[in-house]
Amino acid sequence: MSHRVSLTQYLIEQQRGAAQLPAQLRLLIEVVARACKSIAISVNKGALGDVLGTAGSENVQGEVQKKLDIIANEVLIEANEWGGHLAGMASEEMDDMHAVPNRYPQGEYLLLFDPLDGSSNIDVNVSIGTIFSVLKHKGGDVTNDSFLQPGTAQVCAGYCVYGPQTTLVLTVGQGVVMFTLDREQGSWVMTDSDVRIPEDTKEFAINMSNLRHWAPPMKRYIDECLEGKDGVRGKDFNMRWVASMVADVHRILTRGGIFMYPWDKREPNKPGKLRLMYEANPMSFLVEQAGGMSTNGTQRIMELQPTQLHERVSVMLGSKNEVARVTQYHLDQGT
Ligand code: P6P
Repeated sequence: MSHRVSLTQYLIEQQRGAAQLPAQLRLLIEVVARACKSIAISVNKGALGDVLGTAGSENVQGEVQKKLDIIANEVLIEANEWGGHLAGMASEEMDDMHAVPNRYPQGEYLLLFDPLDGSSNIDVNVSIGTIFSVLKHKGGDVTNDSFLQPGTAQVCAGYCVYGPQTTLVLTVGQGVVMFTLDREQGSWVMTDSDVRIPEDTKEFAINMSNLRHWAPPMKRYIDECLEGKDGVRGKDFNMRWVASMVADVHRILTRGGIFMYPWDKREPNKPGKLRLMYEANPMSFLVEQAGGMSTNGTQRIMELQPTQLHERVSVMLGSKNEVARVTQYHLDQGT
């Protein structure tokens, strides 16, 4: 059987190679990967374990927390507290940042995560995932403000999708790689060494039920896709919407496409539904590293300067030429 590259081998090669991956960052990635294996075990229990349904609480977003949201959050906190690689953590499920307890050494990095993205899919057995982003701590006391760095400051980003396969997708700024969990060995095995997003696509992902609430440029782009080969696009489009960002982005990294969650007039003061720090920024880093593009309709998402830990953003990401088109429509309309 041909030699399969493990996550450990990949990280050791990144330490030696161009990335000069620091030891603390290598440890961080290995700890997060191990935590994702533990989360996968809980997710895969389903109705056989006491993991389905709601936890009877709400998160800072005012969303009802699922039991698995809490479980995944606790797994990531407990796995990362003691290693000496982190200064602090921030999570969709926690109002404020979580500092490393004084009994443990403080490290150089800040870890942000959505511990279980796509929670509405848990009870119906549809793919969900963990999204994570890594920043360098700039020193001093760790506060929420320590995390307010633009996406371009990320040193690592990734996700783990809990689907038919359990797959870890990662970038340290040297392209995008995918590892599939070999459950017999309990190890992450590289299954794609150079993920590339095709520049063009015939597949878009958006929640069409919100169509009447969109701004004109968004409606124009989708109307043209729906007109198909008889319209200005001259080709027919297909549509997918999993309602799990990790699953939709994984499809786009695997075969191309464009994912959009735009501003809409239901809550005009909110720029969008998705969160900048632990959903849009890590996914944008991955998409750009794979040759794609990611904007909020008018600006590169990774250049946005955050002002709040849980701020939201409008997201359009994926195949470069499609994202460029829908972004240009927004720029033309000044929205
Ligand atoms: P809607 C999941 O709750 C999530 O944050 C993303 O993973 C997903 O893309 C989006 O919301 C789905 O939103 O409004 O279609 O349910």
